[in-house]
Amino acid sequence: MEKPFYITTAIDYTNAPPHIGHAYEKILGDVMARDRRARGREVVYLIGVDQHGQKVQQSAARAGVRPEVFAQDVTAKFLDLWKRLDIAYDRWAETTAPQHTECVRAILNQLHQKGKIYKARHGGYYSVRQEQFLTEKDRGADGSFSPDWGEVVFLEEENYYFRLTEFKDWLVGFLEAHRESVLPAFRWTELRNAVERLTGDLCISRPKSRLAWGIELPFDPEFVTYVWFDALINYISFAGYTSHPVDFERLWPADYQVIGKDILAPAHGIYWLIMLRALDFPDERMPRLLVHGYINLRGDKISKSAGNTVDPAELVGKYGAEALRYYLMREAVTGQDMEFSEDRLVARHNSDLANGLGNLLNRTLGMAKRYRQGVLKKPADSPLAAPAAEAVSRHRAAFDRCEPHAALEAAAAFVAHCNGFIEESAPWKLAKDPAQAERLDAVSMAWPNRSASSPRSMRPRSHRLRSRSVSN
Ligand code: ME8
Repeated sequence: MEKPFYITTAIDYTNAPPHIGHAYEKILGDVMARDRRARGREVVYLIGVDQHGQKVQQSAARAGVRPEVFAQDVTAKFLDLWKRLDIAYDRWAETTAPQHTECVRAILNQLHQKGKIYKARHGGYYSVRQEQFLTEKDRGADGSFSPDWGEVVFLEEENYYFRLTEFKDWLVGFLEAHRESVLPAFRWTELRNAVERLTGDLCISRPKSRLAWGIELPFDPEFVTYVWFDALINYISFAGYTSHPVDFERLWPADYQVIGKDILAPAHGIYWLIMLRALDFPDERMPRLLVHGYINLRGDKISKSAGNTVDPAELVGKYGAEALRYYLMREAVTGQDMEFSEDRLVARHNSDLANGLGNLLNRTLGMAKRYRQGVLKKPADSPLAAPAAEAVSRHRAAFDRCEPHAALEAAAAFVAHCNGFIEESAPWKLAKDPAQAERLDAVSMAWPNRSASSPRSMRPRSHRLRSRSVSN
């Protein structure tokens, strides 16, 4: 039996409410999941939130509440947005859930017992924002650390380390033999280069004196687990790795792990793949990483720390979920950055959905009612059958390449073809001539059988949208 299509996205930090970059990623995963479901495949789509770590602890402290309260509060905002955006996920990951924390602790114990985790003292410069020690290579030409690292402090402390470097040769060999494991191809190259630069092991603990908001190490209660080591495990903990091994065997590996370009290297492409390898996952059970670009605003990445966020919930309120989903999927080329523009959102909706698809449905339904009292005969030979079949096959091929924008382009081209067909065949003239009755049956069936349907989320609104300025 074919394994379920298992697709995941990054789990979002609960240090601030969601922005449109988060929305884009979850919509991308959602349309991929819906495509496979529509083709009859069993799908498991996992999304969730990353609730531990320094960023959440700091935001909670600023707000004057406990981290768990703060994390739950922001989690509720993410859940609310996914509902408004009609994200049809099957499983929800919260890293404070016992199913997850128990799995993380079991994995830590296993790796500790296997000698893959050791304790050592280290002194160095530490980026509070990125929650990592920096090396000499992270200094700029003038010797200073780039502002991208945020606040940098000198720290000396004992910690636990995961033997990343022991697996470097394996990772190189794996990537060379499996170029398909990172999409698009140029991201594979980027990861391959980053692996070349891998020189140190990964610090996977934080002393509780500095950071208390995390999963306690099972073998040393003075420490909590580094947030990335904790968070990455969600992809297997919520697939049942320790809680439902039979379920896990069916699901894993993930067919696609959808992530942004900032968390390919080192997080997913190095830490995660090596963590799996250290847990004895063979090469054929490694996941495939699908790396998307950024949604930018006036050329800059939209981010919580940059403070230039666009609130997706506000956009849904103004334009509806379908308009926003369609715009992002139609205009973002998977892997590339995209400039967000509210005017483009409105223009896309009006041209493709209202004028194109909406108009076609309206005319077709109107004709069916007016000329045939709503009862249609299936024509023996529809002139639209061949273009419909072609649109469906282009649509499928595009989804197989993880390119929803190209799939929607195929659907929109077919809609335009159908509208052209109606113009040309002028059913309003045929209706006046009884000799043309059979031809009118065929034309009234302009919208052919369901195999040519576009994604479920593309329900057109009957009205046109007008742009209003959005505060951002
Ligand atoms: O990185 N455009 O969380 P996060 C497109 N918790 N995507 C964007 C974006 C933008 N402007 N800004 C962020 C984390 N993203 C970790 C992940 S996974 C085990 C742990 C994407 O909330 C980003 O690339 O900072 C990432 O894939 C996701 O949103 C979550 O970002």
